[in-house]
Amino acid sequence: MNGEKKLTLFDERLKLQKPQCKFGILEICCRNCSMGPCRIIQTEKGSKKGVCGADEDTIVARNLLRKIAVGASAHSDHGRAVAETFIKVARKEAVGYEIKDEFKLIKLALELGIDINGKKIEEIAEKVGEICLFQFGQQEGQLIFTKRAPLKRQKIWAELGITPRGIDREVVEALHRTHMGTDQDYYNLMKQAQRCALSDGWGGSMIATDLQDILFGTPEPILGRVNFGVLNQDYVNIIVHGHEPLLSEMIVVAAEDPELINLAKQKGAKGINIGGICCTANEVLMRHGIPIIGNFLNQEMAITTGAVELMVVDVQCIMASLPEISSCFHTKIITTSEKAKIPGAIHVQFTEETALEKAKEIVKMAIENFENRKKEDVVIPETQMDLVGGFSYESIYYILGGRFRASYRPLNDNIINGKIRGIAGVVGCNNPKVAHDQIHLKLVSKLIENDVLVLQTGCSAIACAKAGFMDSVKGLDYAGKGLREVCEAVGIPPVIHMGSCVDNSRILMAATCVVKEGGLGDDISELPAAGCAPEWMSEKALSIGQYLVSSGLFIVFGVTWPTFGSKNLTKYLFEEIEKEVGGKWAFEDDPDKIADLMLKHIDEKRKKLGIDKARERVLYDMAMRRELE
Ligand code: NFS
Ligand code: SF4
Repeated sequence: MNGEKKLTLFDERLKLQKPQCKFGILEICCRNCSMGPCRIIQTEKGSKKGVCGADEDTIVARNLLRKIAVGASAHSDHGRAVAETFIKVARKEAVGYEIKDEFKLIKLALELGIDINGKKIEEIAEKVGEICLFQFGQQEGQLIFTKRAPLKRQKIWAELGITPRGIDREVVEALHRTHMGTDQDYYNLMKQAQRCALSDGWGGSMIATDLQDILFGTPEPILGRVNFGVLNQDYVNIIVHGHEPLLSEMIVVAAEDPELINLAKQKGAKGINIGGICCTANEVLMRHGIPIIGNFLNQEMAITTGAVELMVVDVQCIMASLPEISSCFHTKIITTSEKAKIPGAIHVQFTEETALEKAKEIVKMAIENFENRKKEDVVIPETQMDLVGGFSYESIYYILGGRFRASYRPLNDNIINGKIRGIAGVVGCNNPKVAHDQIHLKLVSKLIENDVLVLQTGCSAIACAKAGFMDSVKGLDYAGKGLREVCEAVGIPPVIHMGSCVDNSRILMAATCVVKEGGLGDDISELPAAGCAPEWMSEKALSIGQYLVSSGLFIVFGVTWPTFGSKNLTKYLFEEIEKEVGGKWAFEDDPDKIADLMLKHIDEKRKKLGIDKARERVLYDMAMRRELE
């Protein structure tokens, strides 16, 4: 390290921000027009209205809707990029990419009503890509993938008038409604928030997941490793960070190029080692078993190991601090998206037409940087952990039912008989306001100990992988007896890695599959299931949370909650919304209490389904058995 420069990492920068603005925390400030900025001052004499007359309900709801629109945009613009690439691949305009999962392509084509008779794979793919791309600009009707939801759910959306029409349309309308002097009714604003979020979950994100699976392969269980120990002292270390696998997939291909491997050897390295951070890590783990270095709050620390030749990033969740930190080391930071540049980074513009060529160029830059590594500065923590990743909702069919009678039946049966108490989705980010990963770990360990099968995505999945919950042997030690028995029988860990944050669409589909399998009600809202993002920070998390709530689920958020400045809106989201959509929000920051809230919800749903007694019997049997033993 260059001794002169003082490095600040996220925790020190957070300290320097304190005390953080209370108006901001409560979301009771508005900067939507230049009569402001306005604040609602909650003291006797303070101002209760903005200059235009907007009160705290309007201001807080508008702020929330804007955040949800941004989150939905991030996922959906990712989905659009995948659809555009997909079409170019079908037209053979994108070098290096190919259609990997023809079976899923055909299945999707049939679902979209495409006549596949006598058509070549490329022709079918082009049509599929075009229909998906059209979803973004569609003006009327309903997004095509919302038809995948249980019928009862579609009816609820239709009656409330929140069925999403076109993805871009919902985002634009969200922004329009939050313009000064437009929609000022918090309830009405939340309707648009729901429609906008649904256009993410059942639209942009689902398109991203499905088309990525067809292009790069639908994940199947795969072994991987996680934590800083996967960086290798003797190799050229390249980190892929960000979100869209369009880039990272090509870096993976380039790193296997014999010429480049030879070049690395000529430079004194044993080879090329790739590791991932954030959702890109999840994408390349799910499909290639590429090791994960860490999650969101590990990104700066990864550079400080001094062992990273190059970090290549695309979009979202990339800290602006990376170039400055890397300037104390030899690490090169490469941005690749026209949409995301960072001062101080080197920009290599990535396009589908030249993807492989650019990927090779980037890998070569890393190799050539190997000799600049200061060996005496390298500190690689040894910690690493094994994990099983790669669970798509399709692969769950096969794992549970076997190749020849693929089905969710065994899962439903084990929920009904009480060995599995329920299902939890634990997802989302890290937030430096709480101890890194700790809330995820405490929450998930309590859930699995209580026989709840945990489905995961995003940075939360990486947190739990680091702790060993996804190791199919070690993970079982944390599980309750009923859950353990089922996991052992099918050979899965009690915590299931379903991918990146856009892959929360896989959780929607898994929940839908459970409903359609039968025996657990007719809608997602009837399932003994709940979700949580205990360390969230991103606007994407709010969009995800809202589409899960609007799909019928109970969702708990930790760290902070963005509507406490409005009693009415908070009451609506925490209570009243449940009567309309069957799902609702809650806030709780203590992991023990979050687990209790989720378990209580799961047990209430079991009771309503009339399967609470079954579980009591299982527990009673176990207690009796233990006594006999
Ligand atoms: Ni999700 Fe992925 Fe992580 Fe949060 Fe960011 S990487 S899209 S937003 S921080 S889980
Ligand atoms: Fe103030 Fe209203 Fe303008 Fe917001 S829209 S800044 S509350 S005047």
